[in-house]
Amino acid sequence: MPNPCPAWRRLCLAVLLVATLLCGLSAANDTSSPACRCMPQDPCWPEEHRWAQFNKTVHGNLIATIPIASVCHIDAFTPYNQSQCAQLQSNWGFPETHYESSSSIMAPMFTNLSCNPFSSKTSHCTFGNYVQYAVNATDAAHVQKTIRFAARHNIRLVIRNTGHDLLGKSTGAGGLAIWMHYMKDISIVDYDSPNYSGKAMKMGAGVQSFEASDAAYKAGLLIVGGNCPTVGLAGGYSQGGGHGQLVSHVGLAADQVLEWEVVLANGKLVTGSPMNHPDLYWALSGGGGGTYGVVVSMTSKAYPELSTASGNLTFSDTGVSRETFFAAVAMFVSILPSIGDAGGTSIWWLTNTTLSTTPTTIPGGTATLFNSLFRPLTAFLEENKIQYTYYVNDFPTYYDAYQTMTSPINITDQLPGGRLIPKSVVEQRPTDLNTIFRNIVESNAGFLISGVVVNSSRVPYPDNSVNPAWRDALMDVIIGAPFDYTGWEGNVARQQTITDVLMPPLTELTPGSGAYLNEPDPNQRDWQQVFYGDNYNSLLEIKRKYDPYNRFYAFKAVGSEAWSVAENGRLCKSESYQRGQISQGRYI
Ligand SMILES: Cc1cc2nc3c(=O)[nH]c(=O)nc-3n(C[C@H](O)[C@H](O)[C@H](O)COP(=O)(O)OP(=O)(O)OC[C@H]3O[C@@H](n4cnc5c(N)ncnc54)[C@H](O)[C@@H]3O)c2cc1C
Ligand SMILES: *[C@@H]1O[C@H](CO)[C@@H](O)[C@H](O)[C@H]1NC(C)=O
Ligand SMILES: *[C@@H]1O[C@H](CO)[C@@H](O)[C@H](O)[C@H]1NC(C)=O
Ligand SMILES: *[C@@H]1O[C@H](CO)[C@@H](O)[C@H](O)[C@H]1NC(C)=O
Ligand SMILES: *[C@@H]1O[C@H](CO)[C@@H](O)[C@H](O)[C@H]1NC(C)=O
Ligand SMILES: *[C@@H]1O[C@H](CO)[C@@H](O)[C@H](O)[C@H]1NC(C)=O
Ligand SMILES: *[C@@H]1O[C@H](CO)[C@@H](O)[C@H](O)[C@H]1NC(C)=O
Ligand SMILES: *[C@@H]1O[C@H](CO)[C@@H](O)[C@H](O)[C@H]1NC(C)=O
Ligand SMILES: *[C@@H]1O[C@H](CO)[C@@H](O)[C@H](O)[C@H]1NC(C)=O
Ligand SMILES: *[C@@H]1O[C@H](CO)[C@@H](O)[C@H](O)[C@H]1NC(C)=O
Ligand SMILES: CC(=O)N[C@H]1CO[C@H](CO)[C@@H](O)[C@@H]1O
Repeated sequence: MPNPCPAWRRLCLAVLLVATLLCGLSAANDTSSPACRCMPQDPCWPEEHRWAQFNKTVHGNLIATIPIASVCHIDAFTPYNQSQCAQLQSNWGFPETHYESSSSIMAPMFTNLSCNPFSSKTSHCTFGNYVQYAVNATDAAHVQKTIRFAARHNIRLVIRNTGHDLLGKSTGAGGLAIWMHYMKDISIVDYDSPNYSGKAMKMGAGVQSFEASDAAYKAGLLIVGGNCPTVGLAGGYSQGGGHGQLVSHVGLAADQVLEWEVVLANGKLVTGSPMNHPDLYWALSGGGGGTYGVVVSMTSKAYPELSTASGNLTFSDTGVSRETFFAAVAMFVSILPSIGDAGGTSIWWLTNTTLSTTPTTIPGGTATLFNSLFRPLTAFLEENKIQYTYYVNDFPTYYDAYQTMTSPINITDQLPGGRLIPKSVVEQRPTDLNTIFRNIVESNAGFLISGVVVNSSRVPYPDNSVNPAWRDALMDVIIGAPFDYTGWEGNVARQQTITDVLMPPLTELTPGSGAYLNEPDPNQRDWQQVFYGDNYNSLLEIKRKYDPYNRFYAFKAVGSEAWSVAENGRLCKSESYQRGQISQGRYI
């Protein structure tokens, strides 16, 4: 491990010591307003017997973290085991490797590679950014007790569901996690309220997209879920907006929510709906996970099943000039508005040699309609003798289409950047847009773009806190750069390339738009405006009302500017806060 205190060693050690003392003392002297959250080596960190007592109050559900890659290291938490390590390495890309763990996360940059399954067995394996403990919560009382324990001992609290979050919001150094994964109840209900009467699904906080859609299908219904079948529906996915292949048909996942059951920072279990705590309901429906309270269940609209057209198309630059290949890419981009208008969605990716839509789906549509929307592209491919594969089918149900056409999705072990592209830009600035796309995929080896085409304003949507940029957007464009498990500096450099070189042209082409807070550049500047749009100030007010003591922190979540994370992972109130420069002064 690199020495954190190099040349100016003494000064550095002194600073560390003072910081530790300050934190320890202020915590001991004034537990209501310590400057930092306690870390395991601090005097303020609870002793073993306190953890044991706490464990009893949560019915033995307290789990001490053992980083899953410990089996790949000697002198780690568990004995080195070559066969277990080899197995872990070959399963690392599967989401279940991480969401079945109480501590692992999928965004590799946020693991700090502190227990890296691909490094030498003699390299270190430490907690790093992983939480110290997790409570395997199975009811609201576990959530309440965990919030209380973390508050009493000034411990960083983390809400963790599947660990998909691309900003590492479901982990944190020195953290105690409330792990929601096993809250799996599902029921189909006949919902009746002034705003909606009809079928709905009530689901526990741990229900994943595939579980909700299986249950809906058995009842002849549909529920909005991810392209990725394993995201947590009531967690960061719906709370952050939530896109998927039904969005142009019925709206974003956040638009479907009828009510949230939430444990607040003060321990109260409340319901947020248009009638009850409407501000909380508004904030949770799009304003980002891990911020306002701990959701224990979500009730969302369900719709009747319907026949669906779905297909895929792939072509590459084999045997054609670069210009011809990118002209075909431009032709593909030009048909996307008509797909969104027709209630369809398109998932696509582009490398420097290949474009593929896997899949494009039109719920309620037919293969005939699908073919007519793709005809300008297929005709162009034929004319220019570009080889392509094309498949389209009429499926009896959306469920069948999804099961057949969506291949299993791995963790995103790529460095991301993201931008919402307005429909008007696709229609009016196609040349500029396609030039930017080409520059991105040709900029560096292995850089790619993936696009999610949805029309989230095709049907009426409720007043919620989804970033307004979504409503004008035709697609969420995500840049992906290769992540290297063996070269940290290269990763930092590639992420910086995304931030400094590749994102600015996209941003300049789309003034006033934003980014999807669940799929952004982690370095995004002005993130309050870019992720939350003009809703930011209202969201911040609601955050302060429901979490006045700032129990819930997540990276680039609403209100997180009150905190900063030190190099060693310690979470401290930001200097501007400590100097009283953050307005309203409601944080304690
Ligand atoms: C491989 C992959 C595929 C993806 N596919 C899609 C997709 O198709 N569509 C899409 O819209 N997005 C997609 N995403 C992004 C996804 O929506 C986000 O990662 C989202 O944060 C996942 O939410 P989660 O609860 O499952 O994950 P977590 O990482 O467990 O949690 C995410 C955030 O929500 C908070 N949170 C979780 N549970 C709760 C709760 N009960 N109460 C309060 N806060 C909570 C956490 O604190 C954290 O801040 C994908 C991401 C990956 C890595
Ligand atoms: C909590 O208690 C259970 C049951 O006694 C035990 O299995 C588990 O190891 C304990 N957790 C910790 C962190 O000690
Ligand atoms: C390593 O793990 C395998 C599979 O779990 C097990 O069979 C084996 O006994 C372990 N080896 C050692 C040395 O512990
Ligand atoms: C997905 O992850 C698995 C397990 O790590 C890996 O074997 C496979 O190659 C990955 N697939 C893709 C398409 O990256
Ligand atoms: C991350 O890694 C760097 C370099 O090894 C180290 O200095 C730092 O303390 C680590 N941070 C955490 C939270 O583990
Ligand atoms: C978490 O709790 C669930 C439900 O009680 C149980 O099935 C599961 O094994 C527990 N997981 C861990 C890692 O303790
Ligand atoms: C959504 O579809 C409607 C037509 O149904 C169209 O008028 C509108 O421009 C589309 N919006 C976006 C953002 O694609
Ligand atoms: C397109 O879908 C068909 C049917 O599911 C499948 O057999 C084929 O492999 C897919 N093609 C691509 C390139 O994904
Ligand atoms: C495409 O990328 C690969 C590596 O990912 C590289 O070898 C190749 O030269 C690139 N081709 C072009 C035309 O840029
Ligand atoms: C609920 O219905 C009322 C009255 O029609 C309307 O004003 C309000 O916007 C609706 N709220 C939501 C979230 O749909
Ligand atoms: C109650 C308590 O822990 N008081 C401590 C407050 O800080 C001073 C040093 O500034 C200590 O000496 C006290 O023990």
